[in-house]
Amino acid sequence: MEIKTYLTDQRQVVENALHSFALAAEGPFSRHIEAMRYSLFVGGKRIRPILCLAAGAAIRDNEETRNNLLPVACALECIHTYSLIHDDLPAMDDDALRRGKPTNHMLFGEAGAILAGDSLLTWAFDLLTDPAYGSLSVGQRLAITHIIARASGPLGMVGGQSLDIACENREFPFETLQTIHRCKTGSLITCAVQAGAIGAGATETQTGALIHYGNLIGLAFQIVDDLLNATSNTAELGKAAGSDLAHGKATYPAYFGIEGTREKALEAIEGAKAALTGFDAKAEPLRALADYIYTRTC
Ligand code: GRG
Repeated sequence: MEIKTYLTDQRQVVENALHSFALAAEGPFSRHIEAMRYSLFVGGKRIRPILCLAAGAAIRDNEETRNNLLPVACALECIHTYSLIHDDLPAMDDDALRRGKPTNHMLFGEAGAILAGDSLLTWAFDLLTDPAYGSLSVGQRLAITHIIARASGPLGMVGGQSLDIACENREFPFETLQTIHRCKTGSLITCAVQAGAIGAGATETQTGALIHYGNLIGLAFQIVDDLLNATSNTAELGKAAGSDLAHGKATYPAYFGIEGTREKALEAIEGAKAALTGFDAKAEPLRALADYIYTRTC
């Protein structure tokens, strides 16, 4: 399948859905909502929502499934966007550029950026639990909300971020790096795939295979991120290249060198595709997305 066309189409689907759900920047909170909207619509690959929709389509490729998963997909993008806003803050990575544009705090100030992130996170759960959207059963909605909360919080993304910060400028075992990658980046990617499976009514076996796929592409995604940070440039990435070295972060290239790291990423991608062996042609986008994650340049 032609991944470029697929990604362009799917990005448009996600973009339209985000616009349809997003709060309008008006009324007494207009400046705050403007700050939320700025980062939500400033660009981005929309990989997590696309993975969620693709996982659902691998099980049931129909309009009802798509409509049920769109609020979930958008909620995932809101959580991802909040994490980037907070990650860029002076107290964290202190970055001025994200997606090729000024970071949120450069435009809305530190307090404004913290609050924009807070509201994107909270609003994601509003979207997930609003019965006005889609026709998921209460059980499906609860299961999806739970895995997303788990993946985003202290045992997932935020936990991984705090471990990452605690390990800056320190030597630590490779297992710790794996934990950081699995939690900081992998958990939200895996849960995007798992949420798609649950929303589409996957069997336990299908969900298990998709979680395995998600774990491996999540790992590959962060390995490739490490590689790009070490080998690409700021113009191509739209964010600061070389920042891992500057922040004294241990990364895959630090352990395995550039070529060794590429091999590790490829190994994870091959494993992810192997996890889809029992799936038919409806899983073709998931296979192509795995390849894309390995070959992406930003
Ligand atoms: C709660 C204070 C507080 C902070 C939270 C959790 C957190 C801050 C940050 C961790 C999130 C993080 C930056 C993970 C790294 C994951 C990663 C590789 C992000 C880039 O994702 P892409 O490439 O970005 O999908 P685009 O711009 O395409 O959306």
